[in-house]
Amino acid sequence: MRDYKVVVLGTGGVGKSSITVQFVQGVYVESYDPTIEDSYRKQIEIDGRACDLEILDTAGVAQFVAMRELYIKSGKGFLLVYSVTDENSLKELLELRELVLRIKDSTNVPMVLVGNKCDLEDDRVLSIEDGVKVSQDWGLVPFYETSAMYKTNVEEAFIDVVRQIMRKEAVTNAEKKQQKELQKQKELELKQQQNQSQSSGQSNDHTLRNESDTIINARLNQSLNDPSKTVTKSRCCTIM
Ligand SMILES: Nc1nc2c(ncn2[C@@H]2O[C@H](COP(=O)(O)OP(=O)(O)O)[C@@H](O)[C@H]2O)c(=O)[nH]1
Ligand SMILES: [Mg+2]
Repeated sequence: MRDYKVVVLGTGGVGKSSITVQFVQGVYVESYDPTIEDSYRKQIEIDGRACDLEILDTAGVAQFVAMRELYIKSGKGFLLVYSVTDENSLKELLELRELVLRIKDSTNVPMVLVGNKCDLEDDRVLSIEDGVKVSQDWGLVPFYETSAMYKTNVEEAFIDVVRQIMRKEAVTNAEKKQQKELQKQKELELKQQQNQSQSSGQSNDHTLRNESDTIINARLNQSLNDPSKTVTKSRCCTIM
């Protein structure tokens, strides 16, 4: 079974714990200790594949910056959560996304943008369009408005990020396979080149031997014609 580590990020009070607990346990917890940072496991089947999800519900306490770097490093996918009732929470996500991209040293990181508390229509200060705009600015990062209270789009958001991780892994594996095949082909070509140069080296030997044969035969003929020369054919053959 594949392991998928998903990290839930966002400023305090946007509903990270509520979303996570709703997804993992199927319950809505009215009040959750805002300082608690916890990880949960959930097994689900996505597109016929069994997945073991590890979900880290972060608490975003400022003094744990070093820890934040660690879990961003180890996270495979990210839920970036703001609340539609808090304008500032969306602004803070811009910085969080920058941080994720910087730490992952990539612009291709599986993530979804989540606008939570969409059930609170009267308190809403951010429209769907505001979320869509940010998603477009981020290169069409999938965007969901959710309600942890009513379980709206909660599963969809998590499944989306896991699918992105799966797709990225599939691409990476295909690239690795392609690189391996290229390497194999290169090695084969190198071997063939070596074999070729070896066999052409052997034919050079033949040429040399043929040349020296000719010289010796010429000398032999010379000595046969000149009785003063004592070189005999048998002697020449021994030299060879
Ligand atoms: N109406 C409504 N309230 C929510 C929703 N999600 C969270 N809350 C409330 O918002 C407050 C903060 O939620 P919490 O999950 O602790 O936020 P966190 O600090 O991001 O983990 C709690 O009182 C929750 O009950 C939601 O979807 N709708
Ligand atoms: Mg929390």
